[in-house]
Amino acid sequence: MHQPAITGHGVFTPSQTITNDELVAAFNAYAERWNAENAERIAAGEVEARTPSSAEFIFNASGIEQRFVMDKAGVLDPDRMYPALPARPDDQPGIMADMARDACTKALEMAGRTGAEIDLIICAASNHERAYPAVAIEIQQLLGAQGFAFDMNVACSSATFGIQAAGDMIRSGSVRRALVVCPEICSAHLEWRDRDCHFIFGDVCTALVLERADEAQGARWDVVSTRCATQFSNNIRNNDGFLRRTHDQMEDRRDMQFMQNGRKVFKEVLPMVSAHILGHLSDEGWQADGLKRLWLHQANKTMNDFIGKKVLGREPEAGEQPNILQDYANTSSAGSIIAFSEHSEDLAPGDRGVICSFGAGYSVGSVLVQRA
Ligand code: CO8
Repeated sequence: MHQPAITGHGVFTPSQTITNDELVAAFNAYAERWNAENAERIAAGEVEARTPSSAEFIFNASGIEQRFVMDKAGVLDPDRMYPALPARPDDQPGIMADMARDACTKALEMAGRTGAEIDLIICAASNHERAYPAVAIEIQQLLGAQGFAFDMNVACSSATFGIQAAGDMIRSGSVRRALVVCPEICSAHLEWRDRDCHFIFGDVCTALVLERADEAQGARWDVVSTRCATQFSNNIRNNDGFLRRTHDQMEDRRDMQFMQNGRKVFKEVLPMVSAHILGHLSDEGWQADGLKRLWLHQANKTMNDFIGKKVLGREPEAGEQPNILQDYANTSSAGSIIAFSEHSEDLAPGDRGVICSFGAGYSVGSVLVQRA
């Protein structure tokens, strides 16, 4: 058996940002127009008027201050309210593969590796731009990688489930060196016209290099243990898919984008995640007070504060549980990996931490890592 380790990480960050104020101004312009166009139906009680959004609410409820997006103009156009990402010809790299190439190149550089030394690519994300061929195989070609590649989707937990899959293959010897890459274009499956959720998501791509610890070229994080868990819930759901046209309802139904019952998610996922991490630590003989860092999924600041307190048994100290959601918003599977990427290089050999994701499914994944 081989010890798997993380030896490189990289983040592709889109060049365009949307602040809460910009987002709210666009939403309110849309709502005002919609209300004017539907004044008679609203007066007749047939439909409810759209209520304005508020930047103050967004910050207080989530901790989010801005998000990066692949196309700002389309999202902020009150006549459109979704990104404009023109289709690319089949002989050009797809947009997800392009984002992945950037993040993977950074991760490979850090690991001191070339694409040709990789023999597994997992493209782990909450949506993929097409059904087939796998985006991962396109990334494999762009990087000149060997071996094989596949896509997987476990929504917000895709990265940690991908780390478990890659780690286990390295452990068993079926692959030598892997990339787990998470291109997330959340802006394309978010309903920007829904005040309850229009502020939640942003776009990004993360990549991790995993390889045999004894082959690492530089600093490394040993992947000591991984644990994944799922439990079915309809509280976060997106019904879009290949059966769409067979339903004979081609209109843009609300459930063809991200839907959630945020309050229920909050209440049900919190205890699940805390128990999951504590159980994982205990089974591996790790003490919570021996952890230097928690890199949690980045959905909501209050949620992370709660989980940190529950796991550590006290208020987390500054820097122990870094958040990046104020800058990136929720980037689905990429969130905990951005936090890891931005806040791990200062730790010393022997230091321990937990990467943890959670979200739709429900799904929870935890990765116990130790700096070597
Ligand atoms: N502006 C002003 N007021 C608002 C707004 C707004 N934008 N939105 C809601 N309100 C109002 C509501 O109408 C409500 O008013 P009232 O009390 O009068 O009814 C009040 O504010 C409170 O509303 P909520 O109860 O909805 O607000 P919460 O305090 O619960 O906060 C959150 C909402 C922030 C969404 C919170 O519930 C939360 O963070 N929940 C957890 C969500 C979560 O973690 N989800 C995980 C989803 S991610 C995932 O799994 C990946 C899916 C795949 C990616 C999809 C990409 C698109």
